[in-house]
Amino acid sequence: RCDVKSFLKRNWLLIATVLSVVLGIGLGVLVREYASLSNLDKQYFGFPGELLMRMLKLVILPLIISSMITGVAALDSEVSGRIGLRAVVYYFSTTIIAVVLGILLVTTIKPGVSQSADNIDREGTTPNVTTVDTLLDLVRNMFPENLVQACFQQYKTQRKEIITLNSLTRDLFCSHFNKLYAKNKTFCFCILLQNLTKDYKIVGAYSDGINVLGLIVFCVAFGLVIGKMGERGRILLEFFDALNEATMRLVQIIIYMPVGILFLIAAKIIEVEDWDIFRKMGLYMVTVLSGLAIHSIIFLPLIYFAFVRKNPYTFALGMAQALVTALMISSSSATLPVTFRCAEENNRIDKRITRFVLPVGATINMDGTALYEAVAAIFIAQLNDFALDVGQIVTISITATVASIGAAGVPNAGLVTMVIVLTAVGLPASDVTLIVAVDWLIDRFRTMINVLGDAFGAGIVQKLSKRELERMDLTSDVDVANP
Ligand code: DAS
Repeated sequence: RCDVKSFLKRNWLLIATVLSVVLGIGLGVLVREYASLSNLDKQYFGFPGELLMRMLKLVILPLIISSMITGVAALDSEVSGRIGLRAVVYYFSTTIIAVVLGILLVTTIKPGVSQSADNIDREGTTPNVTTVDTLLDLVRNMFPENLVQACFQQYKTQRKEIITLNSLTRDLFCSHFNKLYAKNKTFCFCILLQNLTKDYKIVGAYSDGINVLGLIVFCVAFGLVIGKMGERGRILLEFFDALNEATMRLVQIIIYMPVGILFLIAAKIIEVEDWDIFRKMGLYMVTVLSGLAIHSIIFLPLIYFAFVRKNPYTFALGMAQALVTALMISSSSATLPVTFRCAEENNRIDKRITRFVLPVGATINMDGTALYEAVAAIFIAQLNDFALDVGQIVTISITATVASIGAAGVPNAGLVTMVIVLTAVGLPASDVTLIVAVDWLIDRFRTMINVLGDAFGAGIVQKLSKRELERMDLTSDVDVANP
């Protein structure tokens, strides 16, 4: 009896969150069937869910800054270098495994071949895509120096042409996009960004991506500097440690999560217009989701067990709250506060590891996204009866890996970086619209796998860094990272 009580006490939030998902789906179906909400009503209806997203996003910056700086400063540069290297090797190897798995599945199942023409009718001619000589040209072409300014500039002048996702019809967008693409890559890339998001959360993907990556580099450098400043550095270190502790206490806001998720999922159920697209895109979704399932249920646990020699599924269970959060909000960055709590409190990972590894992982380690981009690119090639040779498949592997590193941990980021992968092999970037309609669902699952991969990475890096941590425990007088 007391076991059940203690179990409920420990897991009430997870149980309430899972219940809110079920209730949210039910509420969404009921409102969709029996209430006719205007667009404005739908926005208000989804507001409690938007509130949760904004609460979590508010915590991201102080959390990344304080955890990275204290994480790096608490280790000496040699140790942090070794830990960083282990983390990066883990990130790359699991991302490559995910990409290879995705390519094997999509070339075996061939979802794009079996979709008959009437299923995915292809109005609008695809543009004569100019191939680029090197990936660098591609990146230079697709990333004008001032993307955000260019987008806001276009937004002001092109307001009438902005097609929001709600009213987006694929053929209209395709012909619209093809015209633009022929005219000016930079311009069309901005329009693509604008059309794929209602409120620039996608553009945020890049500014977040650049900002978060830039911020992490700054925090590592700053942490290394104050780690060498002796007594004066310690004062700063204790400030950032207190900031981290205060921020982690602020994460108590996640007790609001069940309410937020209830409305987040209900609003999404109400918003989706075309459910038939799931039948049409069924095989494509099965390919992506089975790849994500194999990677998360077999490969990642195997790698974790190989290094840590503990039950990987118990570890994954400890991360359940973070995984459900990622599944619901489609953002690794916004899930980061919950990932920290689960890794430190449930899986007892040392703070000197989580503070250093989790923020970097949430930004550059995206196994789910990499697998998805490889599958989606080859799916689109199949739809275009485009026979990819080995060189192009290798190019897709490399660009899917690079694009997943470049994608920030925000909703739909992987969809936008898809353009890099498609253009690298000469596929029509406009075909990204074929997969937009189902991306809101697939994004949730690939975000969940991204977070799971980060968590396993922290567990493995901790195991590999055991000796260094023990040595530091013996020598350090004030243990800043684990008060
Ligand atoms: N939603 C992204 C994330 O937060 C993943 C993606 O868009 O591919 O990890």
